[in-house]
Amino acid sequence: MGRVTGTSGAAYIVIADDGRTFRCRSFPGTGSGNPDASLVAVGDLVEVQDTPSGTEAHQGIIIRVEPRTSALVRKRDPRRNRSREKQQVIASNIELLVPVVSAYEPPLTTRLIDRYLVFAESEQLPVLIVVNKMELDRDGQVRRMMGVYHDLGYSVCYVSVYDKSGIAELAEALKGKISAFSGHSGVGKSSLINLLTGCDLKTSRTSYKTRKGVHTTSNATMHPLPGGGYVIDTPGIREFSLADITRENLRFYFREFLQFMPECGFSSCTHTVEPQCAVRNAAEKELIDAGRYESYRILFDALEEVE
Ligand SMILES: Nc1nc2c(ncn2[C@@H]2O[C@H](COP(=O)(O)OP(=O)(O)O)[C@@H](O)[C@H]2O)c(=O)[nH]1
Ligand SMILES: [Mg+2]
Ligand SMILES: [Zn+2]
Repeated sequence: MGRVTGTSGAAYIVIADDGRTFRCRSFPGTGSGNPDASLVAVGDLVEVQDTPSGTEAHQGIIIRVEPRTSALVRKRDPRRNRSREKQQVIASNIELLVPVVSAYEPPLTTRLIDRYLVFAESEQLPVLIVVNKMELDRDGQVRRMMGVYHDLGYSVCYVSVYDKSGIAELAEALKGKISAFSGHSGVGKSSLINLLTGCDLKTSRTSYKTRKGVHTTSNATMHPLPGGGYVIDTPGIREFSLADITRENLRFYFREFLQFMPECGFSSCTHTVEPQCAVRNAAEKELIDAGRYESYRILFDALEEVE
């Protein structure tokens, strides 16, 4: 057995259980435990047959791909997806979703965090929010902004690549798991992964200012952690398919709404315009954070009405 950790041209990089690295190809007979989705994706567990290469490099053929326990699926361009194209998988078998944001440059926005949390709730993925560049939070404002997430019971890890604070705690939280890092360009994902794994990923000084195009060709890459487990560098959430999130189910992904929902006047309450809405009422009384309620409204408005 081996783990697909990246792609190289048409080949897949597979790290075998014994630690050897193989360049592998699939073939028409490659067995799949995941019908209707990409045949091979980063994170997949695969069975590999060694093929003699005549050189030092190990080569193999992927005989079988194991069923995935989870998958990050790429958003599809509707103009190019008229037929029944397969689900394009960015990364698979993720055990922890790690939205990475930064205290400044780019500035922290809770709107983006809420998007990630909704996504994680909809996929039932455990989530760890990482706030990098914390050495820039001299007046504690960023920590105050993050208070709402502590109150909701989400895990938050404050780190700084520059002064190394919080890095040991983060390493501990990632140990033994397959984690997917995702976030805007420039927040420090590559810098963090380098620090955690000893890799030498390219970091960039100004990428967040020229956000457009930065992620367009990026594939996920997976990096082993010294204490066991892997970190996968994935594109930002704008690349993820949110097709499973609808106006109907969005309300269930704001966990603090749940206790108020039974009190709404209508059982089908959307918590937007209805009279006697207990959720909106709770937001007005500040029992629900105003920013969280605002995020709900913005996401609700952005979602297509269900047919
Ligand atoms: N001030 C500060 N800058 C950081 C920190 N970590 C990374 N950076 C800088 O942020 C920029 C973007 O980092 P990079 O790792 O390429 O971000 P990525 O686009 O998310 O992969 C680079 O200039 C880094 O040097 C940090 O903890 N504090
Ligand atoms: Mg990067
Ligand atoms: Zn309501």
